[in-house]
Amino acid sequence: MTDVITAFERSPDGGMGLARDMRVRWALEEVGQPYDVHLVSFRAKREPAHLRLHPFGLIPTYEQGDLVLFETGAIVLHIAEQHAGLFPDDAGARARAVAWMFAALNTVEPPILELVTARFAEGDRPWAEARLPLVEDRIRERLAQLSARLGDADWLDGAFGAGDLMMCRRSSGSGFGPAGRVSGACRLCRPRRSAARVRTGFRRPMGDQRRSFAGRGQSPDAPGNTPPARTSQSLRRSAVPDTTCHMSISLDGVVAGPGQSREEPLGRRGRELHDWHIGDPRANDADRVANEWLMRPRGAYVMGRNMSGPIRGDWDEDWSGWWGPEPPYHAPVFVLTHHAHHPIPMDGGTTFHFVTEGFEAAYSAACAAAGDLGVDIAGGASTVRQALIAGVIDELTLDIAPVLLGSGERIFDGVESFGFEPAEILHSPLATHVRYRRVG
Ligand SMILES: N[C@@H](CCC(=O)N[C@@H](CS)C(=O)NCC(=O)O)C(=O)O
Repeated sequence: MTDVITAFERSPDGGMGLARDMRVRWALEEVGQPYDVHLVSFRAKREPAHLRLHPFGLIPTYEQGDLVLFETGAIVLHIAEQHAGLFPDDAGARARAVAWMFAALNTVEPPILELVTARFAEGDRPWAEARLPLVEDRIRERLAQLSARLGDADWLDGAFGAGDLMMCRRSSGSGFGPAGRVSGACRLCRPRRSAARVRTGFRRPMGDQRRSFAGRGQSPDAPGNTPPARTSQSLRRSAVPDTTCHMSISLDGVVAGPGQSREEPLGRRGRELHDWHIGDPRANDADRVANEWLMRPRGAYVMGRNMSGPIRGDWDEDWSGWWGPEPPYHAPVFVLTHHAHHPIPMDGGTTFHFVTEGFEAAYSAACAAAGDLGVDIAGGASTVRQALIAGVIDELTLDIAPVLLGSGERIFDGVESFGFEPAEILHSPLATHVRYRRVG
C-alpha cells in the first residue's frame, strides 16, 4: 500500500526544506516506504476536502488506507512504530527516542516559532525591534543546551533515529531561514546539518520540495486559475536533477595559484592547470571527452564573486565577467557577493544574478531556476568548498593536472569527509580526469 501525504504546492520558504512535510518525507525515505505526495494550494487547504484530513487546515497530513493522521510528530511516530529503521529495539532506548521527539516539538521548536511570529507577523509593530533580541536569546540558549548535550556525537542517542529526524529541522540548523542568524551560534548546527544532508533519505525529499516549489506554472491561488483542489505528483524515486561541479586541480590540491589579479585571473601558474583544454598540442581524446563533460548545458550556475571578476568591495566600475558579451553559460548564473548589484543580462541567455544572503540562498535560487538540467557549482574555490561542506554536490569531476603549485586556493580545507567514489577515469599527458559520484 502506498502512503499519501500532503505538502504545500508553493511553500512560503521557496522549497528550502522548512515546511513540515520534510520530516514526514524523510521518515518514509528512511524506512523505505513508498509514498505519493499530494500538493495542496493555500486556497485548497482551507476547503472541506482538506479540512476532513486536517481539522486546522494545515500540512502535512498522512493517509494509509483508512487511517488519516495529522501532526508531524504523530505521523513520524506512527511510521517509526510500523517500520524498522527509526526506533531502536531496546524499550528504554525507544522511550528516550520518543523523549527527543517531544523535545524537538515542545522545547526547541516553540522559541523558533516565536521568532517567525516576531519577524513576519509582528515585524511592523513599534516594539518589534526591541523584542527580537529577547526571542533570539531564547533560541540561542536552547541550541547551546542541545550542543552541550551532543558533545562530539553525530546523533542524539547512539545511532540515527526518529528523535534526530525531528530535531534536524532545517530552521534550527541552517544558516538561513527564520532562525538562521541565531542558529549560526550553535556549535553543532553545521556538522549536524552536514550529517543530515549526506543521508540519502534527507537529500531526496529536499530535492522534491525544491522541485515542487519550482514546479513551473502559476500557483492555483493566482486570480483566474482554478485547477483541481489537489494535484498529485508521484515523487517517490523520481530523479532529482544532479548538482555537478567540475574543477581543474593541481596534484597538491590547488585550483588557482596565489596572487589572483586582473592580469592573472587564475593566479600565478594557475593557467598550467588548464592546459588540457586550452590548446596544448599534447591534448588527446580523453581531454576532448572531459571538455564535453565540462561544457554540457546546465540549468543554472552558482559562482563566487572572485571567479566572476577582479573587483573587490563595492562595485565601482561596470563589470560583466571575464567572458565577453556572450559568456559560455547560457543560463542564469547566481553570483555570491557581499555587495548587491542589479542582474546583468548577457547575450546567449546568460544572466548574472547577484545574491547577498550566502551560499544556501544562491543554491536554492539556482535550484528553482535550473529545472531538469540541474545546477552546476562553477567555482571558485570558496564556493566549491561551501558546496562540499553543505553536501549538495552529486557529481564532482576533477581534472588533476600533473603540476605542483605549492600554494594557492584549495577546495578541500574544512571538508571533513570526501563522500564520493570514482565512476569514470580518463587520462592524457596533461590531466587525469576523474568523474566522481556521491556515495549513498
Ligand atoms: N503542529 C503541526 C503544525 C503544522 C503547520 O503549522 N503546518 C504549516 C506548514 S509547515 C502550515 O500548514 N501552514 C499553513 C498555514 O498556517 O496556513 C505539525 O507539526 O504538523
